[in-house]
Amino acid sequence: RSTEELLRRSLINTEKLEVFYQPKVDLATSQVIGVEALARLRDDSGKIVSPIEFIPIAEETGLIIQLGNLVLERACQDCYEWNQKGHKIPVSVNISAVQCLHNDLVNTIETSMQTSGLEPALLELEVTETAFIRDFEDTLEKFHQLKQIGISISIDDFGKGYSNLTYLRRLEVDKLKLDMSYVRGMLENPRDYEIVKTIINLGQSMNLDIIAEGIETEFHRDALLKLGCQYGQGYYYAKPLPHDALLDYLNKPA
Ligand code: G
Ligand code: G
Ligand code: MN
Ligand code: NA
Repeated sequence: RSTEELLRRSLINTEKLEVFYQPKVDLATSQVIGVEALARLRDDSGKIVSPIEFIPIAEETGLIIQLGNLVLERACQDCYEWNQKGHKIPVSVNISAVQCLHNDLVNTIETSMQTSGLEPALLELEVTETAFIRDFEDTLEKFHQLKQIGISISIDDFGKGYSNLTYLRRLEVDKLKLDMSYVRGMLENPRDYEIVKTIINLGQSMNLDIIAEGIETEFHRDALLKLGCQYGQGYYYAKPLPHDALLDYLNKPA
């Protein structure tokens, strides 16, 4: 398959892999509070290939381990750079279940911290529930080790999968990322609205930050703010941006 080919080549010829960054903001002030690293591949014609296409293939083929390491290294270096430039904001990196369950996860992360010089407090991992479903005890132990290093952890796409409150009782996580399907539905569908409200209240009572994904309009922002949601990201604020465009965005006043 051509995507697999491209993926393999990008691991050798690493400039074909690009990491874009989407700002995360404080909804009340629009101030940037962090960025999410999102991988992109560039094909031979220069066109961007979406992770929706290559991440599943990377997972099936096991290439996600190398790809994930590259994204992690790049994100740590870039975050170190903008922190040096006065933008004191953390970077979040998506970690697929395959990576999360891999024996080397904690070592790999420690190595990236050392190589980049980035302080652990500036790295956040986004993990979906798939990892906990596959091996809860293993995830529990790894999260514990990562927390001890000082890294924060978010549950990505919260509410979309098999959200189970047992996970929240035991896993050491800091944030829930409210899945964008609820944000999209909350203004039209009363059930979605109630679920959003419930997740925000759950976060507040468990001392977990809630960050809403997929905010596309001021109406979504206003509704979320009214329910007490503090953070968000989405096209209303900014799309995922290449490194230089992100720096421009950070240099612009909120
Ligand atoms: O960036 P975009 O919205 O197109 O991402 C589509 C999907 O690909 C999202 O679910 C996102 O989490 C995932 N994704 C993007 N970059 C990475 C990455 O570096 N690692 C993993 N595991 N998933 C990623
Ligand atoms: O699964 P994860 O949350 O990591 O996915 C992030 C994906 O969502 C990325 O592919 C990103 O490009 C996309 N995304 C970010 N903001 C918006 C938005 O406001 N609307 C839509 N439709 N997609 C978004
Ligand atoms: Mn994510
Ligand atoms: Na994700």
